[in-house]
Amino acid sequence: MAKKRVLSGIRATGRLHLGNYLGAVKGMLALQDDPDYETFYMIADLHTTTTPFEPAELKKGRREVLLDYLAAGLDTEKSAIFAQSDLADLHAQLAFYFSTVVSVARLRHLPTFKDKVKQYPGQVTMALLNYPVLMAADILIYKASKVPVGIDQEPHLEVAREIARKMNSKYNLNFPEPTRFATKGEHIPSLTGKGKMSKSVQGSYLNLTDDLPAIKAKLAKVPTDAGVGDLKYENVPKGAAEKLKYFGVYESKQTKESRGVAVLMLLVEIFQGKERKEEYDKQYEGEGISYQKLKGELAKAIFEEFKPIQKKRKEFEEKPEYVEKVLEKGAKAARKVAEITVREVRDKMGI
Ligand code: AQP
Repeated sequence: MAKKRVLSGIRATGRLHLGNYLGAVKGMLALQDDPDYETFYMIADLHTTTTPFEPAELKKGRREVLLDYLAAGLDTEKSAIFAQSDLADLHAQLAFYFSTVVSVARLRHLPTFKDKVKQYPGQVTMALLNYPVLMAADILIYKASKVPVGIDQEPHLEVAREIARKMNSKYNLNFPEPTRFATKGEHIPSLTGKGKMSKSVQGSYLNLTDDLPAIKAKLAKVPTDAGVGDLKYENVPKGAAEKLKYFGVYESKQTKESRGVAVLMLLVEIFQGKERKEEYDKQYEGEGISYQKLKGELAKAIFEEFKPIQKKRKEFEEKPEYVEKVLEKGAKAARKVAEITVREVRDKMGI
């Protein structure tokens, strides 16, 4: 049986944070190791240009993401690892064909677009509006059916499915309707207690390259409540759509303090296990939690997971020639598949 294909990517905006790692990279690793899947993992450097960027930083960002990918365990023997810009001729071309079946209104109403408009009011470009169409092209050019990304990308996947349906019915094509591969860390809130953990929000994130003192210092700043109460931080709804609404797109009515406690508890569950979290739940309802102690233990647990990644990163940093070659090899493999799809679409569209 033919393997199912997987596509994922991260923008070239710098070193990865814990949200990128838990929401995207963990899923990328799981599918890379599953023999039923063929995996394509890109550095989404074209997507980086949809929000304000510095050309010199873009190159650096591309390298940082690649090093983090390799350090976290993405493997050139198992996955095609490439830069989106090395296939710009194909990805951007397909995005243009796709843009003929998507209305402007559909894109303008996406919560992710509205969010970015708020963040960069003076920079609302066509590229930003077109982000989900390019993302649909990134996925469908490989006929990928699984996409390991965080929950914030769910509205974009919905657009990709709509595009697949429209292209299939209009031009008799056979695109799959891609679905998200969700991980436990599909939504990691900001350490500030407001919004999601995000590269562009200072103080919101932990980097994969943070050492123990840095992790401790960042966790120390997470706002917390008195340590006793009625488990207000629980109550996260189950379905993707409800969750997005709850996060509103990333906000709820909870206080900054209870959201701070929620992120700590989520991280405790991910890095120290369900039992440890349940012990804290009991303390919260009973004698109270010492957040100082909790944060210290949590920082150590997180660092234990980061340590081998950081060691591998150093090794790759010392092999710049090898690292350069990774993208060449990945682009070659990706191009083979992408060319076939673009040729097929052009043919069916009469171009
Ligand atoms: N907080 C998060 N929780 C879980 N997953 C997350 N992702 C991002 N933030 C979280 C997932 O990481 C992947 C990369 O996202 P991206 O390409 O949008 O990268 P980015 O824009 O550089 O990352 P940020 O932090 O989201 O940046 P800004 O600040 O620019 O908005 C995706 O799979 C995403 O779901």
